[in-house]
Amino acid sequence: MANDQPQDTNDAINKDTVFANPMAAIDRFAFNKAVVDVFPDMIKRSVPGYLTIIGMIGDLTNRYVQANSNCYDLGCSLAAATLAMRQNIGESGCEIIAVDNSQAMIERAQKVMDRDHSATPVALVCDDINNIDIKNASIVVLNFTLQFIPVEQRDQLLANIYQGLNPGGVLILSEKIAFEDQRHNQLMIDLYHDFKRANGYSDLEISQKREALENVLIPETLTQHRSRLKNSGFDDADVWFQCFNFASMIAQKTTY
Ligand code: GEK
Repeated sequence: MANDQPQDTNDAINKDTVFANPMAAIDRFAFNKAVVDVFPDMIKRSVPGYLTIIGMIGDLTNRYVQANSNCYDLGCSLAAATLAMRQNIGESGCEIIAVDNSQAMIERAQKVMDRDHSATPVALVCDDINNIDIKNASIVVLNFTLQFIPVEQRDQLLANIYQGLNPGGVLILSEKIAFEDQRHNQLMIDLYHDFKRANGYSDLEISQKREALENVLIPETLTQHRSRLKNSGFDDADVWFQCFNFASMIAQKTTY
């Protein structure tokens, strides 16, 4: 699988130590240069199943891409999902539009794309994904991005995606999730923290990052996601991957 390899092969994969030292004050989490510099290591050690999901985005692209259509990677970070899509598009006349509102992410993503020589053109766009006009789409990827969008903007974004998808097109939506049952919710958080400890994060790193993400990353339950997808028009949507409190859903536009 291409994405098991370091993405940015001219640079070493830097170890994430962003929250390793005690901080007097903890700022809101931001996708700034310090985070971009360690991002491949951070996301791999922080999101259970991340590399599996990236690989499957490639496989799902292979299945669902339509000739002469657009594929969108919304909140693309360093373009891992973009790369997986690009390397699995067998159809002609396609374009990938990869969007992130972090300038530092887009600059680094451009280097990643420059080193890949697959045929499909990629447009890297630095903008808010809420401003993007989705059209003629066969695949839209929101891989751990919707969780950073203010909750009150999520319905409109999903409605835009639905109207921009072609019949037969799919949305792949991966998110950190919450659970209605508080005891189960806590169990999933505890198991997730065990996963982070096993990946070398200290209790201090875990708690400082958790605080930085408070009110920045807002998880919802699968019930809320299913309901939003249904209300946006998707009549076929459900989970295809889950590990602890991380899940990925696939939603297909089956009608005109
Ligand atoms: C991956 N998908 O590796 N508009 C555009 N980008 C945004 C916005 C916004 N309103 N809000 C946040 N972002 C990637 C991983 S990371 C997930 C996605 C994580 C961007 C933000 O700058 C960051 O790059 C990305 O969404 C979220 O498959 O770090 O947990």
